[in-house]
Amino acid sequence: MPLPFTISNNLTRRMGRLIRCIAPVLIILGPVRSARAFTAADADAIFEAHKAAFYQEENGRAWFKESTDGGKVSYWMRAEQMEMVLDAYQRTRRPELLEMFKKLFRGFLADHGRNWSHNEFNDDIMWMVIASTRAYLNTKDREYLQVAKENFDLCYARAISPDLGGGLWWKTDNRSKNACVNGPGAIAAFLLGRATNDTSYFTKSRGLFIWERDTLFDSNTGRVSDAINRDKHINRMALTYNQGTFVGAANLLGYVKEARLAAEFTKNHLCRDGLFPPSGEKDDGGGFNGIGARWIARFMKDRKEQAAFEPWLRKNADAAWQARRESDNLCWPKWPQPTPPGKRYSWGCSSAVVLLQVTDPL
Ligand code: 7K2
Repeated sequence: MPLPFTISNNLTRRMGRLIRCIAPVLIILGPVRSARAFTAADADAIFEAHKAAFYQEENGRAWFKESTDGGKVSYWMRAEQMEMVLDAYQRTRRPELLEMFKKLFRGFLADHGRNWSHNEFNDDIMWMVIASTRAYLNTKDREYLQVAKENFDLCYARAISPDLGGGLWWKTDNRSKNACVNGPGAIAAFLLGRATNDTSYFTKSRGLFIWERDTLFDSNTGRVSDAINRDKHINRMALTYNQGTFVGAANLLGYVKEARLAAEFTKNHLCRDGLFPPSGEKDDGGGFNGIGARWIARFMKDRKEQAAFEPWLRKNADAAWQARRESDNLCWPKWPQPTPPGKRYSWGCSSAVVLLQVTDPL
């Protein structure tokens, strides 16, 4: 069998030459992490990394540190990292994650009370209502539902108004109506409808969604504008979290066309090379992409839209996992740029964690 032998011999020699050629380049570049698709074990690992770096508990009450240096993360970022724990639970069904949520819930009430009306931000309340109602739907623990319902009701009552055609005011100063309260408000109401079978919540949910669609959504492009103020000025800034909650509400209520368009806008217009926009890690923006990914992934799975969105979500999950730092597996919200050493923020590191929980590996 002379022929195959010759071929393999030639091949070996050529490979040898190739390796000699590129070896110096590899040495200069240093150790390069082999790019492989993320796995379920990686999704576990990034969640555990976040927990190890930021989760704190004392006497059955828990919270997330603000950063690797300490502190306590603020209201809505805390609520959203509690949603991150539910994302991990919904992926793995591990009961200890519900225990973790319970302690976080107790910690939240210990710091902010059972009645959240002292918070002037209606959006903050809606995020925590979503977290609490999701917890109820996963556990049937009525305490979550009671707190969620009470706070939704008080927030809705103070924030809804006919000005500007309807919708919720963002804050108690009633100066603007923003996507960041109306999308979450529509989701919160829908989930409460599911939890209570009280159809008035579905009516509220639909009302908020229709108002947001007719006021802030561009039905030609899929853009969700950030807010409209009292003088009817629209801030057209589009952000991944507003796109996400719009997609989430549209999907739950059955507005599939609108959901798809807003998801496509996120993928095609807010991403560069298919990667979510990098954000600051300390301020509000750090967790926007996690929220966007959560609701778009949910829509994709519910409506079997994997062909359009799964390669994109996986590309981001792979890039985020590759961009983690070796020392503690944290990933900042600027993938594919590698996560640098030093102080990191829990909120900024949560987007990558959520992304890996809500995206199914190959
Ligand atoms: O202006 C709003 C919103 O429309 C915009 O999308 C984001 C951009 O900023 C605010 S919402 C963020 C607030 C949430 N509640 C607590 C506040 O501390 C926080 O600024 O970032």
